[in-house]
Parts: sequence; structure tokens; C-alpha cells
Amino acid sequence: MKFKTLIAALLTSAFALSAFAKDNNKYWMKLSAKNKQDRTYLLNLGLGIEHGIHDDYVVLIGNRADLEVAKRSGKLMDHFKAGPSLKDFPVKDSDFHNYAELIQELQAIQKLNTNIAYLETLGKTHQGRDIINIRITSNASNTAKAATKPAIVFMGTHHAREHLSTEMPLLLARFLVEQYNAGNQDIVRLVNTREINIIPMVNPDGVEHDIAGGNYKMWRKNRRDNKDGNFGVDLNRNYGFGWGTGGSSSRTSSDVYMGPAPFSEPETQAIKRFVDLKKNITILLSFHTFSELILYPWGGKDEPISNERDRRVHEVMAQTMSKWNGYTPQKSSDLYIASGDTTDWSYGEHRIISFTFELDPKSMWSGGFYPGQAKIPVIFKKNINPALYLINLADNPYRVLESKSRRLGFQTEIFQ
Ligand code: 0X9
Ligand code: ZN
Repeated sequence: MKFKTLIAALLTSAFALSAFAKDNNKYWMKLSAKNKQDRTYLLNLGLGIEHGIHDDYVVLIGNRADLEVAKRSGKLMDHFKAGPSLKDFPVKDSDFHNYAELIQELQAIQKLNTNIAYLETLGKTHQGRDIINIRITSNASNTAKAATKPAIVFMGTHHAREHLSTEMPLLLARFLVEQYNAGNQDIVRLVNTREINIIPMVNPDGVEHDIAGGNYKMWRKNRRDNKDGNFGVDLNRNYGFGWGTGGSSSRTSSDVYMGPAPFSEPETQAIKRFVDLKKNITILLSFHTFSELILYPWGGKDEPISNERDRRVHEVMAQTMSKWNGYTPQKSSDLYIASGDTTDWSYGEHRIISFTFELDPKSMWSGGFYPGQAKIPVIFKKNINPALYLINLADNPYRVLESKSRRLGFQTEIFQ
């Protein structure tokens, strides 16, 4: 009898051990830690608490072994399986906005500033999320009135993992309404006389996929089901100008998959519809990360823009903006040839003066796509003057050919 009990106990614990070993789940944990000594104690147990430190507790995401250690430490206050239910940025990056937080923030801006901020849905993604534009201008809800003013478009996050490229346009929107309300005369003038369109997240499906489960997935594309086990189209290869002529792939598993046809994707279709209809757009800026670059057409071919005036306008504006943000100005194809990107289309089809910014950081070694939330205020400070410069020039970008002054010409220059 005793022998049988022993065997049963051994079998039970062996089963528990193998189940334990097979547990690939991640766990969100909250542990009590009131001071540096407490935190060091947890670190010495091998729990990676370097992110998510609060006054009297820490949070971390760990594996099953970490959870067992945390339980034995007597410090575990709360925990849950970080499965599909954890659809948010890791705690260390909680300042970034997921889709729901972005929408909430945009709605809050509109609610507090109904006279100068207006939200519109440009279309739906594959998974049914709304792609939102916030229009900032006086009498913002009056679409016909807005259409009489020179317009500019800022866009973010064509590529899912480039989360800083959501934050920059969102912070720009917030900045404009705050400064307008504070009576900053330069901003009041810009908001009254320009139609400023800000689309912070072109690819929300991709973003939500990238952050789901508590660990970044390095996801780039949208979430089209390619019906062969592969997902996603690279939205910055799907625009319909010179589509499929180099630097993109027809392989569905590729990160630079161009899609089955130009503008095959609801996300690029939404942008196309919007830009095609708005005849008053003169300038477009699409934020990406990373590398600290200011790019302008062409991207799909080696040649520079053949129209001398247009080429000079792009060059002068890029050089001027580079003085503020320290980024390198260059022709897109000097980075690499890639067809089907946003700005080749917006310039090629509509003659809109078009830029792509590759925001901070400079390299993979300084954080790559995931440089941490501390970069959010850094990229904003670097890029607010370039953004205001573009808004200011929306009435006539060709003005830069006459005076190459890098001054904004504002009464109060911001972050100089
Ligand atoms: O490859 C892209 O789409 C952009 N870089 S990223 O790392 N954000 O993916 C650069 C686009 C520049 N355009 C061309 N070279 N055509
Ligand atoms: Zn990108």
C-alpha cells in the first residue's frame, strides 16, 4: 500500500513537473516592494522588475517559473495569465497609446474643443476598426468652410511596430488645441487659416496585434488574412503609384508584401479616398520610425523629381527641417528603392509636397522600433518646429524658394 502511494505521489509530481515545463504562458504579476532593498531582493530572486516600478509595488511579466518564485517569495499581491486578454503595451511602455486609448484621447480633445477639433472616420480596417482623422481648424465641423483653406495631412503608424509614429501626431494635435486655448497668437493664426488633418494610426489592426499578449511581436504589416497561413500586407508598399516595381514582394509571407493589387487594402483605400477628395491639400507628412531621416520622393526609382521647382522645394524644406530635428535629409531611394509608398503616390498622383520622417532612434542599438516611452517627449520636442513650419507653409510651399530662412517667423519660436 505504502509503495503504491509512493508511486502515485511520484507520478503526480512528475505529471505536475511536465505540465509546468510545458507551460509557455506569460504571467502578469504584482509584487509588494516598498523600497530599494525590497526591489533588490526580488531582483536577486531572478525576477526582472527593472520596468514597472511604483511606490510600494512592482509589476512584471514573467514565465511560469517566475510565477512559482514570486509565489514562494511571499510578496505576490496579484497575478493573471497574460494571454489574449492582455491587450496592451507592456507596463514599462504604458505611456504609449493603444487603439482604444488613442480613440479616447481624440474624443476627449474634440469634446473639450468642439469649435476647433472635429473627428471623422475615413474607413474601416480588415478587422472593422475605424481609421480616424482629427481635423483642427476654426469652425472645424464645417467641412465646406474647411475646404476653402489650404490643408496639410499628418499620418502615423502605417507600420504596426513603429509606435512612436502614433505619439508624434497625437501630441501635435494636443499641442495645437492647448496652445490655441492659451491664446498663442501664432497657433491661433495657423488654426484659423489652415485645415490641419491628423491621422495618428493608419494601421490599428497591426498595432493591436503587435502589442497583444504583453510582448512585442515586431509586427509591421496590416492583418489581411492571405488565406495561405500568412497574414498581412505592407501598407507602405500598397499605394498605387509605381506599385510593384521594386523593393516590394509578391510573397505573402514577406514583411514587404505589396498586396494582391494596388490599393487592395481598406487602410490605403481610406487614405486614397480622403486625399483624392481634398483638393486643398498642399503638404503631407507620414511619420515612421526609425533612423532619424527626412525622406522625399522618389522612393520607387533612383531618379530625382524631374520638375526642378518641385525638387528644390522638397530639398530646401527637408534641409530646413533637419536644422531643428537633426535628422538627415535625403531622397527616399537613397535609403533604398521601395515602390508603392505613401509619398511617391501623394506627390506622383497629386503633386502634394510629401515627406516621410523616420523618427528616433538612430539605430537598432539605441532601441530600434522599441526605444521605450522616455523617447516620446524627446521626439515631440525635436519635431514640433518642423511640423509648425509645414503647417505655416501650407498656403504656398513654393515660398521657400524665395527665402531660405530657417526661422518660423513666429512671434514666439517654440523650443528654439
Ligand atoms: O520601408 C519603408 O516603408 C520605410 N522605412 S521603415 O523602416 N519605416 O519601414 C521607408 C520608406 C521610404 N520610401 C522609400 N524608400 N521608397
Ligand atoms: Zn515604417
